[in-house]
Amino acid sequence: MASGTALIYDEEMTTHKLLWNDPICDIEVPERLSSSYEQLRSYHLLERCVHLPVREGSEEEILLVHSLEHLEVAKSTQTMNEEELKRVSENYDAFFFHPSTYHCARLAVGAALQLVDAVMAGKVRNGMALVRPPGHHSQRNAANGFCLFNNVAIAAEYAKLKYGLQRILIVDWDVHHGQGTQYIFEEDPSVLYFSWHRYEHQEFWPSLKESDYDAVGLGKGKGFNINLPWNKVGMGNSDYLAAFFHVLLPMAFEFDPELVIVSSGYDSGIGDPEGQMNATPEVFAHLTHFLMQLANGKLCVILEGGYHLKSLGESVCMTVRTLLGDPVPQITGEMAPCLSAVESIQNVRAAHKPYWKWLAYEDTSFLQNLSTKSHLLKKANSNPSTEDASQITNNNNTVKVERFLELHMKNILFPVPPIKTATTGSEGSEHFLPEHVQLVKEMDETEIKALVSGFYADLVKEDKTLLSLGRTFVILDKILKKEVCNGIAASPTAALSAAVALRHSVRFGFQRVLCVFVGDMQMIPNTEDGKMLIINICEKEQSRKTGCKHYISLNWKEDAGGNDFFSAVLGFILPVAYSYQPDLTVIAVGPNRSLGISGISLLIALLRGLAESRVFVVIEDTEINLMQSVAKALVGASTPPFGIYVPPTQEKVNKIKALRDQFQQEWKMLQSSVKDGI
Ligand code: Q9C
Ligand code: ZN
Repeated sequence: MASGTALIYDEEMTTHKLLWNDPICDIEVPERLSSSYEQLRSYHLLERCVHLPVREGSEEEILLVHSLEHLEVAKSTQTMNEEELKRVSENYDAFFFHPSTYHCARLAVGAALQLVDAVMAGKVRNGMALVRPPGHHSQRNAANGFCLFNNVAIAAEYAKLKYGLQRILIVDWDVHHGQGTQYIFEEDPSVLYFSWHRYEHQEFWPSLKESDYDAVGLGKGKGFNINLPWNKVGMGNSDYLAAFFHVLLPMAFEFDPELVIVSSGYDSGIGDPEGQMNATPEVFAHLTHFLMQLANGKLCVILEGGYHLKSLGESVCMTVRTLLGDPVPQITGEMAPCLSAVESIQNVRAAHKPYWKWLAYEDTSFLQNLSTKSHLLKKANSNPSTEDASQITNNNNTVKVERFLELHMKNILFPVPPIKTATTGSEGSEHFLPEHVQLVKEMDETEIKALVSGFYADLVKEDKTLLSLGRTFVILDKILKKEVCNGIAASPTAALSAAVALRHSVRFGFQRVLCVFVGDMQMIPNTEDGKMLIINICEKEQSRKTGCKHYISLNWKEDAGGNDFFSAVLGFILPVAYSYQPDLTVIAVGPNRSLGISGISLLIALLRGLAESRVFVVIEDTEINLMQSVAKALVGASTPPFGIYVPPTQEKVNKIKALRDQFQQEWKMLQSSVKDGI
């Protein structure tokens, strides 16, 4: 399993710059690169990356995507004077040439290819390339929107050719539609292209009909082009997360890519003059974390846009930190997508229903009324990511955003111990546990007795269960005191240990503890004060306590050999968990679990995105194989193997749908359609 994160940067790419006055192009400045790099230095992230040199992409490589004519025109600009440069530039929509542009663009291509090579050869697990000029607007025969060569598209073609890849996912989180990338792959089923973009019913640049949700690809490529248009400005963290939960991630898991490439524009972040969105830098940590669960972690992030220097720099840092495996910072703001976002999400799901198994049972019968209703949606975004953030962008004041970000980043940048996992281990466990896992000595009996007799005596009646609680306490304590990030305890009585752990963490001062209990839960704690949210995944119907928003019973039995649990995780558990915003996650695997090891690993890997990655896992101690997989998921060392894709049955889809309907008023990140909303 490859480890390490590559970073590719070369100052040379700052020599491409605008030589004349042009208010459209003057935001694409060299400082975008240099100041992001300095920001990485100031967070001490540079020294933790593997630095790779750039190279020029060869002509042959550029011709994988572009026409010879386009290449020749670009080449010819190297020796032009300013006047000539200006004249060639005017042939394109929003592009400028400098004598060094051709060289820089070849370096940008080469940097992307170096990154693909390093990841595919297993030299590193993942990485980021900081490049200029960007690429995603560039087309076979044209420069466009600050882009000369399509770096990401060339990288994907190169990966197909050199490594024989059959499935590549491109995620374009830049705020503009990468129409260039769409044109290049629209008939190609081996490249799944996802883009969200500011659209405003076709009013926003590049104002194309084919940027709408109904452009799903052509010919054999039908279903492999996903456009999620934002019809309002002011989209924030919860809108982006909802797009991942309800559109991108289920498709991506079904597609099962061998490599993921990100067209990583940060003009979708707060403060950007182009995007006018509200998403704060930490959202990019979450997006990155989700994508790291695909393609066995093979993730290449390549810079596109991003024009607010401070916002850009912070967002780049969030991305790189996450690639390095650091804990994921807590997301801020109210967790509820706005109506306009939900409408877009619903539309793209409906458009893709014919092409994706997981959408097969999507109910779209109510959609015909939508167009008549959509005028109702034309009001200002009612759910900005944070109140402060929305006020600031409304004033449209770059300096204010800078000050906001400075404060904001102080609040969310906790001092991080790079992920540490604690376990007491069971016999021989030191041989199979991954790196970064420290073994912890158990508490002695008198200590535990002292603890238990005070507050947990009602739970713990038998003396012989005391010993097993020692493990629970000692690990949990390290998490609560932030000595380690997460931990595992093996226990002969996992259910009891979980109950004690929940009460202990609330007593310690945690305000919201999320508990996902897999198996038969023997005692269900009182959740009325809202300090715990319990999701019990079990085979048997739990009749009691229904209607309580803090205790949810999810009856789920994974099909043998299959792996359909991801649909419940993405469609229900994650949205509920993100709505709740826990400060600690407890995962307990008790007796009679109805999930396989890969399902549990997936759950843990994804829940690591919450509570600053603070996760406490208790496992019934007979499950040694499971312990090993869980330990790997906790340190982020490997992503779970998913096996053959099994779509959920109609019965299971209905189950999720029913639960979603039941809880979406309380847990708003569940919303993926507006039929009940208007
Ligand atoms: N009225 C990238 O972010 N705006 N490119 C043109 C014309 C061009 C953005 C406005 C924006 C290009 C990579
Ligand atoms: Zn952009």
